[in-house]
Amino acid sequence: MGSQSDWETMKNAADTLDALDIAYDARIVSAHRTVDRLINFARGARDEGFKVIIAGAGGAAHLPGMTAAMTPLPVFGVPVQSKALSGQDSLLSIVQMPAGIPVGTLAIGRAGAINAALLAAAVLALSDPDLADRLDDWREQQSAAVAEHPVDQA
Ligand code: RP5
Repeated sequence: MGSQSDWETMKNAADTLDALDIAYDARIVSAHRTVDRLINFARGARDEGFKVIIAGAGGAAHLPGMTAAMTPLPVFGVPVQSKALSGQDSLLSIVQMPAGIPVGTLAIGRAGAINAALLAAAVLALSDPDLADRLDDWREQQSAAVAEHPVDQA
């Protein structure tokens, strides 16, 4: 993620990865404040053993695109909800990649962070049958938790 301030959102991705027992490393890598850290991370990610990158950023959110430009790994971008423009700036910054360098872009905020983790899990599950089973279980539990009839809430 681009900043400590993104963690409140990106923790939802981390929690989802935890629930699926997927190892990850949560790092702050700013595309404009820590440029060398970004270059070193993105260029070395594959050799470090990473398989998928989830990049969350807000505002002029160039982190996912810059990361994708420097690694062949799949990159999923999460637009963090900004204060000024409610994350629409983040979304448009991430989703409108010119042809040639893809960033799989998720929804703004918490839903996007959770879905980025689930999408990463689906990619990893292609070559990991145990994880595929855990992902199936996760979905079954989600379905089982949905009541068939609504209740009045105070
Ligand atoms: C981006 O700027 C970060 O991804 C964050 O969403 C936004 C604001 O960062 P802070 O000023 O809160 O550190 O780089």
